[in-house]
Amino acid sequence: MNNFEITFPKRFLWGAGTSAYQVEGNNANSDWWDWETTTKRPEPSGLACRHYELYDSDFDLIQSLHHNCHRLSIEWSRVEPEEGYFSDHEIRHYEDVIKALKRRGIEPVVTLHHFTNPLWFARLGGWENKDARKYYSRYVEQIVDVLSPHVRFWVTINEPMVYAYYSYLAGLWPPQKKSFGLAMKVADTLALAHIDAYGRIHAIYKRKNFPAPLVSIAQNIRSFVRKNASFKNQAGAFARDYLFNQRLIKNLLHTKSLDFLGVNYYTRDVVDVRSWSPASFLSDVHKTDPAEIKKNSLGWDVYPEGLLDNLLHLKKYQLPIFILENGICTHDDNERWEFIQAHLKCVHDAMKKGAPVMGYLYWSLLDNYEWADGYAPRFGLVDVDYTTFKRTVRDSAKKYAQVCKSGILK
Ligand code: IFM
Repeated sequence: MNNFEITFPKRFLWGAGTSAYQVEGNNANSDWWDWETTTKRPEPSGLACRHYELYDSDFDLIQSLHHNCHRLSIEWSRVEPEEGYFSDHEIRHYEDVIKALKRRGIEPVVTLHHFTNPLWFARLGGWENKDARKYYSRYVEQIVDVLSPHVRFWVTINEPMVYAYYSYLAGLWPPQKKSFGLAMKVADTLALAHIDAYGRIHAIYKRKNFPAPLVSIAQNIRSFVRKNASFKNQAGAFARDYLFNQRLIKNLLHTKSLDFLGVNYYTRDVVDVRSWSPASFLSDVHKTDPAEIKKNSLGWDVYPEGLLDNLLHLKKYQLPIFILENGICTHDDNERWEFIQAHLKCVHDAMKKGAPVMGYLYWSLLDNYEWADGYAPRFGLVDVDYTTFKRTVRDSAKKYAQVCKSGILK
């Protein structure tokens, strides 16, 4: 029995998120699809959750779960399968998807880039190409022009630093490069692409005389705690927090291109710097033991306090904060509910201390394709059977639904 009951504001946004490539299926014109095929991934994305066809019944589900908001993404490689050719059919598909949410009174939050690129773009060098921003902006304008009557919240780019890290530094995602310089260059190009898109999105709404939209990025914020207070660890934690969490936000604030702070939060790293070599300084961690701290099924530490710390830190920017992702992959659904409860409690604590949080979206609505880790991790509020595509609402989803409905967490 818990001995607390906390109440969130009436207009708080509640819901969950997905991304196109992770749930739609058959995104055959994307760089990820090509990579899965050519590198013979043991578990390619294939049909994913068949959400492309099943979105209407999936939206019935989220309505029944009392979500008043839903985050999804547009798959650029569907909309522009060949350079300069925009598929009217696919753009209308996404318009139908958004309208299906609106009909149910659910506020859409639309992400324009969530890790995947059209294959033609990747073949031109992707985000290393000097014209990358130009290509991305052209796509953004096409989409925003059609969806602007229905959409208030835009997320230009999901987790730019994660993308730069996995694809250009760790070499684990396409195009599998391993260069610190390149990773920083791509991160900066993504920032510039956001700034460009921000201006264009606002210009479209202005031209059409629509109320101004709210545009941001989804920044993955990681907690960096020190194994001990040695000077190396203090410096290492500071540098990682600056490079991974703060630098991009500061740059975008400087250019006044954020209407709110989109935050994705999952876990922490325990910084344990063993030498001053750049690699060591930026990546040495103490590997925690499951006896020390709860972990998700991918081995990430569950650390709700980190969300509280970071929200309090972000408060100084005086922008509304929107938690666009927070979730756990686990085979134990009780753990999922405990995770949601603990993190929501931290969100509420942060709000009491002045952090202007306006919404919380659990990641993810459905079990889905967890990138290079395939289908094993189960992040969903809703279980997906990958053979029959049957959806089963988990207990955690039902408990979360009560919070969404009442605004009260017990
Ligand atoms: O599944 C991903 C998502 O695509 C981006 N944020 C983190 C999630 C869990 O790894």
